[in-house]
Amino acid sequence: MPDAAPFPSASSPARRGARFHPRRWRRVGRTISVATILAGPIAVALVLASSPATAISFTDFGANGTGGTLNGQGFTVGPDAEVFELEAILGHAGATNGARLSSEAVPAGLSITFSAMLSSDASDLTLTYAISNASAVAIDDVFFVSYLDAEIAEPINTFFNEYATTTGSLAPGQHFEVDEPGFAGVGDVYDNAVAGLLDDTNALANAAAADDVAMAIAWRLGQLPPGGIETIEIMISEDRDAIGGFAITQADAGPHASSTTLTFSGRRLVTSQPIPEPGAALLFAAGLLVAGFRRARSDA
Ligand SMILES: [Ca+2]
Ligand SMILES: [Ca+2]
Ligand SMILES: [Ca+2]
Ligand SMILES: [Ca+2]
Repeated sequence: MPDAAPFPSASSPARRGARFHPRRWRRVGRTISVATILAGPIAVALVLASSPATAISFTDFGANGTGGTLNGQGFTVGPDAEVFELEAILGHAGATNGARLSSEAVPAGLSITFSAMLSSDASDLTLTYAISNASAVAIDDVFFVSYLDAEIAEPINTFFNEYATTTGSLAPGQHFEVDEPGFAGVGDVYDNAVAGLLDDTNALANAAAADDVAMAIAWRLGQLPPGGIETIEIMISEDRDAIGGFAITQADAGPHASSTTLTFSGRRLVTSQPIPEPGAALLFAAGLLVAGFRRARSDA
């Protein structure tokens, strides 16, 4: 078994395959050989020589907006990133786990429509998930999770030399997580995504912590009334564009690192509960302070 020393990751191919999961059988056995590692500089030279076009490209998504090679889809980002798994998870208070829409039925009472739109320069892909309550009764604590496991320059430098950084702040009801997906037995982002309970932490936040990056963004949507619709937009960008106030960018690290990045973000288009303007709240607080000050002076 080759030593993984050229890469900063704590993972090794042996650890990678240690956790067998029937859903992920294709991935078990994807080991990195010495020849692959030695081929790095040669492959880099070949990539540079052919200078492929920079763009996002994909074959058809699943009906409910799932994809990646695990789900039989071709989906590439930039010259050398590939999506291994794109999952959409939809759940509500009545179930322990959400439904993984690549393979499981939409929860009873709910329905979903999906569309994908690529920007004119093919650098930003917007995925739109419209979730509606098609039943006659309210459905409590509806949640939606978008889960993305992509790899950058895997043939050159593996899938576990990667890290992620976050920018901005989460919206009300929004959550995120970055972690190893669970193959190496150290990360819990996949399990947390299925449960709809992301831990709002980035476990792979710098090159020293590099591993197999998987990212998830979730919204707790609250109660969906009969006929109610919630629309979530997800953006996957190769040039760091984002939607909403929060984004995660995945990058490659270490020897032979690719410059390709993949930025993952999203927003909730319809909120049934408008939130108060922060400006109005601040003015109100300032007014209270002034009133209190005047009262203190008149008491003195
Ligand atoms: Ca762009
Ligand atoms: Ca990589
Ligand atoms: Ca975690
Ligand atoms: Ca990954």
